[in-house]
Amino acid sequence: MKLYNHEAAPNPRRARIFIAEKGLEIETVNVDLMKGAQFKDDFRAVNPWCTVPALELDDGTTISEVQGIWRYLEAAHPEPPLLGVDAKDAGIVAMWENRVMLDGLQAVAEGFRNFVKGFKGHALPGPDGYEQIPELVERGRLRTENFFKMLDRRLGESEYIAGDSYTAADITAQVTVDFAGWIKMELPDELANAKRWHDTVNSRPSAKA
Ligand SMILES: N[C@@H](CCC(=O)N[C@@H](CS)C(=O)NCC(=O)O)C(=O)O
Repeated sequence: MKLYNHEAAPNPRRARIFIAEKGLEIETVNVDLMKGAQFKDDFRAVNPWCTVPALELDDGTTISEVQGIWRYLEAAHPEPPLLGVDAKDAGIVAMWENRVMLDGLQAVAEGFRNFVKGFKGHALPGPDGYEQIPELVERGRLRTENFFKMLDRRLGESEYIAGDSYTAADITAQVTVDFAGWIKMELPDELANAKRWHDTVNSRPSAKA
Protein backbone atom coordinates (compact mmCIF):
# COMPACT_ATOMS: atom_id res chain seq x y z
CA MET A 1 0.00 0.00 0.00
CA LYS A 2 1.05 3.60 -0.56
CA LEU A 3 -0.31 6.80 0.91
CA TYR A 4 -0.07 9.85 -1.35
CA ASN A 5 0.75 12.52 1.14
CA HIS A 6 1.84 16.09 1.74
CA GLU A 7 3.49 16.43 5.11
CA ALA A 8 2.32 19.93 6.03
CA ALA A 9 -1.30 19.69 4.88
CA PRO A 10 -4.13 18.98 7.33
CA ASN A 11 -6.15 16.32 5.48
CA PRO A 12 -3.23 13.92 4.92
CA ARG A 13 -2.46 14.33 8.64
CA ARG A 14 -5.97 13.06 9.45
CA ALA A 15 -5.08 9.90 7.54
CA ARG A 16 -1.57 9.62 9.04
CA ILE A 17 -2.80 9.93 12.63
CA PHE A 18 -5.43 7.25 11.98
CA ILE A 19 -2.76 4.96 10.49
CA ALA A 20 -0.48 5.56 13.49
CA GLU A 21 -3.31 4.85 15.95
CA LYS A 22 -3.89 1.52 14.16
CA GLY A 23 -0.20 0.71 14.56
CA LEU A 24 0.23 0.39 10.79
CA GLU A 25 3.20 1.41 8.71
CA ILE A 26 2.37 2.52 5.19
CA GLU A 27 4.84 3.85 2.66
CA THR A 28 4.20 7.50 1.80
CA VAL A 29 4.69 9.24 -1.53
CA ASN A 30 5.09 13.00 -1.38
CA VAL A 31 2.86 15.06 -3.67
CA ASP A 32 4.38 18.50 -3.77
CA LEU A 33 1.28 20.70 -3.54
CA MET A 34 3.49 23.81 -3.52
CA LYS A 35 4.72 22.94 -7.01
CA GLY A 36 1.29 21.92 -8.34
CA ALA A 37 2.15 18.20 -8.53
CA GLN A 38 -1.51 17.39 -7.74
CA PHE A 39 -2.50 18.72 -11.18
CA LYS A 40 0.04 16.73 -13.18
CA ASP A 41 -1.27 13.90 -15.35
CA ASP A 42 0.49 11.20 -13.34
CA PHE A 43 -1.28 12.24 -10.14
CA ARG A 44 -4.61 12.86 -11.88
CA ALA A 45 -4.42 9.21 -12.92
CA VAL A 46 -4.22 8.33 -9.21
CA ASN A 47 -6.84 10.81 -7.99
CA PRO A 48 -8.82 12.83 -10.54
CA TRP A 49 -9.94 15.19 -7.73
CA CYS A 50 -6.29 16.31 -7.43
CA THR A 51 -6.22 16.09 -3.64
CA VAL A 52 -4.27 14.27 -0.97
CA PRO A 53 -4.47 11.97 0.84
CA ALA A 54 -5.08 9.03 -1.46
CA LEU A 55 -4.41 5.42 -0.53
CA GLU A 56 -3.27 3.02 -3.23
CA LEU A 57 -3.93 -0.61 -2.37
CA ASP A 58 -1.69 -3.48 -3.45
CA ASP A 59 -4.19 -4.47 -6.16
CA GLY A 60 -3.91 -0.98 -7.69
CA THR A 61 -7.25 0.33 -6.39
CA THR A 62 -7.06 3.90 -5.15
CA ILE A 63 -9.21 5.27 -2.35
CA SER A 64 -9.19 9.03 -1.91
CA GLU A 65 -11.16 11.10 0.61
CA VAL A 66 -10.13 10.77 4.25
CA GLN A 67 -13.49 9.20 5.10
CA GLY A 68 -12.99 6.53 2.43
CA ILE A 69 -9.47 5.74 3.63
CA TRP A 70 -10.64 5.53 7.25
CA ARG A 71 -13.54 3.24 6.41
CA TYR A 72 -11.27 0.89 4.47
CA LEU A 73 -8.60 0.76 7.19
CA GLU A 74 -11.13 0.31 10.00
CA ALA A 75 -12.70 -2.66 8.20
CA ALA A 76 -9.34 -4.19 7.31
CA HIS A 77 -7.79 -3.50 10.75
CA PRO A 78 -10.60 -3.25 13.31
CA GLU A 79 -8.38 -2.76 16.37
CA PRO A 80 -8.38 -0.31 18.02
CA PRO A 81 -11.79 0.90 16.82
CA LEU A 82 -11.73 4.55 15.82
CA LEU A 83 -15.10 4.80 14.05
CA GLY A 84 -17.28 3.43 16.86
CA VAL A 85 -17.65 0.14 18.68
CA ASP A 86 -21.28 -0.63 17.79
CA ALA A 87 -24.10 0.78 15.67
CA LYS A 88 -25.06 3.58 18.06
CA ASP A 89 -21.48 4.56 18.73
CA ALA A 90 -20.65 4.57 15.00
CA GLY A 91 -23.52 7.01 14.43
CA ILE A 92 -22.33 9.26 17.25
CA VAL A 93 -18.73 9.26 16.06
CA ALA A 94 -19.81 10.08 12.48
CA MET A 95 -22.11 12.84 13.72
CA TRP A 96 -19.38 14.55 15.73
CA GLU A 97 -16.69 14.03 13.14
CA ASN A 98 -18.84 15.63 10.46
CA ARG A 99 -19.78 18.57 12.69
CA VAL A 100 -16.10 19.15 13.44
CA MET A 101 -15.32 18.98 9.73
CA LEU A 102 -18.07 21.42 8.74
CA ASP A 103 -17.80 23.89 11.62
CA GLY A 104 -14.08 23.54 12.29
CA LEU A 105 -11.81 22.36 9.49
CA GLN A 106 -13.84 24.07 6.78
CA ALA A 107 -13.99 27.29 8.80
CA VAL A 108 -10.21 27.44 9.18
CA ALA A 109 -9.79 26.55 5.50
CA GLU A 110 -12.15 29.39 4.58
CA GLY A 111 -10.06 31.86 6.59
CA PHE A 112 -6.81 30.49 5.19
CA ARG A 113 -7.46 29.85 1.53
CA ASN A 114 -9.24 33.13 0.89
CA PHE A 115 -6.32 35.03 2.43
CA VAL A 116 -3.06 33.42 1.31
CA LYS A 117 -1.77 34.86 -1.98
CA GLY A 118 -0.63 31.43 -3.17
CA PHE A 119 -4.27 30.36 -3.39
CA LYS A 120 -5.29 33.13 -5.78
CA GLY A 121 -7.58 31.54 -8.36
CA HIS A 122 -7.54 28.34 -6.31
CA ALA A 123 -9.55 29.10 -3.19
CA LEU A 124 -11.01 25.60 -3.06
CA PRO A 125 -9.06 22.37 -3.52
CA GLY A 126 -9.72 20.33 -6.64
CA PRO A 127 -9.23 20.56 -10.39
CA ASP A 128 -11.51 23.59 -10.97
CA GLY A 129 -10.24 27.09 -10.25
CA TYR A 130 -12.20 29.36 -7.89
CA GLU A 131 -11.34 32.96 -7.06
CA GLN A 132 -10.71 34.04 -3.48
CA ILE A 133 -13.48 35.99 -1.74
CA PRO A 134 -11.76 38.35 0.73
CA GLU A 135 -14.97 38.75 2.81
CA LEU A 136 -14.77 35.07 3.69
CA VAL A 137 -11.53 35.58 5.63
CA GLU A 138 -13.31 37.32 8.51
CA ARG A 139 -16.21 34.89 8.37
CA GLY A 140 -13.81 31.95 8.53
CA ARG A 141 -12.15 33.44 11.61
CA LEU A 142 -15.50 34.05 13.31
CA ARG A 143 -16.62 30.51 12.56
CA THR A 144 -13.32 29.21 13.98
CA GLU A 145 -13.89 31.17 17.19
CA ASN A 146 -17.36 29.67 17.47
CA PHE A 147 -15.98 26.23 16.74
CA PHE A 148 -13.50 26.58 19.63
CA LYS A 149 -16.39 27.46 21.96
CA MET A 150 -18.47 24.53 20.74
CA LEU A 151 -15.49 22.23 21.34
CA ASP A 152 -15.10 23.55 24.87
CA ARG A 153 -18.79 23.05 25.68
CA ARG A 154 -18.71 19.50 24.37
CA LEU A 155 -15.50 18.65 26.21
CA GLY A 156 -17.08 19.93 29.42
CA GLU A 157 -19.54 17.04 29.22
CA SER A 158 -17.39 14.28 27.80
CA GLU A 159 -13.73 13.25 28.00
CA TYR A 160 -13.34 12.91 24.26
CA ILE A 161 -15.47 14.43 21.53
CA ALA A 162 -17.66 11.44 20.75
CA GLY A 163 -17.67 9.97 24.27
CA ASP A 164 -15.32 8.15 26.63
CA SER A 165 -12.73 7.10 24.12
CA TYR A 166 -10.51 8.62 21.48
CA THR A 167 -12.01 8.38 17.97
CA ALA A 168 -11.78 9.82 14.48
CA ALA A 169 -13.79 12.82 15.70
CA ASP A 170 -10.84 13.70 17.95
CA ILE A 171 -8.45 13.31 15.03
CA THR A 172 -10.29 15.84 12.87
CA ALA A 173 -10.66 18.24 15.80
CA GLN A 174 -7.00 17.91 16.79
CA VAL A 175 -5.85 18.55 13.22
CA THR A 176 -8.25 21.51 13.00
CA VAL A 177 -6.99 23.16 16.18
CA ASP A 178 -3.39 22.81 14.97
CA PHE A 179 -4.33 24.02 11.47
CA ALA A 180 -5.91 27.13 13.04
CA GLY A 181 -2.36 28.12 14.00
CA TRP A 182 -1.84 28.81 10.27
CA ILE A 183 -4.32 31.69 10.57
CA LYS A 184 -2.75 32.65 13.91
CA MET A 185 -5.67 31.42 15.99
CA GLU A 186 -5.35 29.20 19.04
CA LEU A 187 -7.59 27.88 21.78
CA PRO A 188 -8.00 30.73 24.27
CA ASP A 189 -6.82 29.94 27.83
CA GLU A 190 -10.32 30.35 29.25
CA LEU A 191 -11.54 27.37 27.21
CA ALA A 192 -10.11 25.03 29.84
CA ASN A 193 -12.01 21.89 28.72
CA ALA A 194 -10.79 22.21 25.16
CA LYS A 195 -7.24 22.98 26.34
CA ARG A 196 -7.23 19.90 28.62
CA TRP A 197 -8.39 17.74 25.71
CA HIS A 198 -5.91 19.26 23.24
CA ASP A 199 -2.97 18.61 25.60
CA THR A 200 -4.15 15.01 26.02
CA VAL A 201 -4.61 14.23 22.33
CA ASN A 202 -1.45 16.02 21.31
CA SER A 203 0.59 13.98 23.80
CA ARG A 204 -0.41 10.73 22.08
CA PRO A 205 2.48 9.34 19.95
CA SER A 206 0.21 9.50 16.86
CA ALA A 207 0.14 13.30 17.09
CA LYS A 208 3.63 13.35 15.56
CA ALA A 209 2.36 11.55 12.46
N1 LIG B 1 -12.36 15.99 0.93
C1 LIG B 1 -10.97 15.66 0.76
C2 LIG B 1 -10.17 16.90 1.06
C3 LIG B 1 -8.71 16.72 0.71
C4 LIG B 1 -8.01 18.06 0.60
O1 LIG B 1 -8.61 19.15 0.51
N2 LIG B 1 -6.68 18.00 0.57
C5 LIG B 1 -5.90 19.18 0.39
C6 LIG B 1 -4.72 19.15 1.34
S1 LIG B 1 -5.26 19.41 3.00
C7 LIG B 1 -5.36 19.16 -1.02
O2 LIG B 1 -5.05 18.12 -1.55
N3 LIG B 1 -5.23 20.33 -1.62
C8 LIG B 1 -4.75 20.44 -2.95
C9 LIG B 1 -4.94 21.80 -3.49
O3 LIG B 1 -5.27 22.72 -2.75
O4 LIG B 1 -4.72 21.95 -4.68
C10 LIG B 1 -10.58 14.49 1.68
O5 LIG B 1 -11.32 14.18 2.61
O6 LIG B 1 -9.53 13.86 1.46
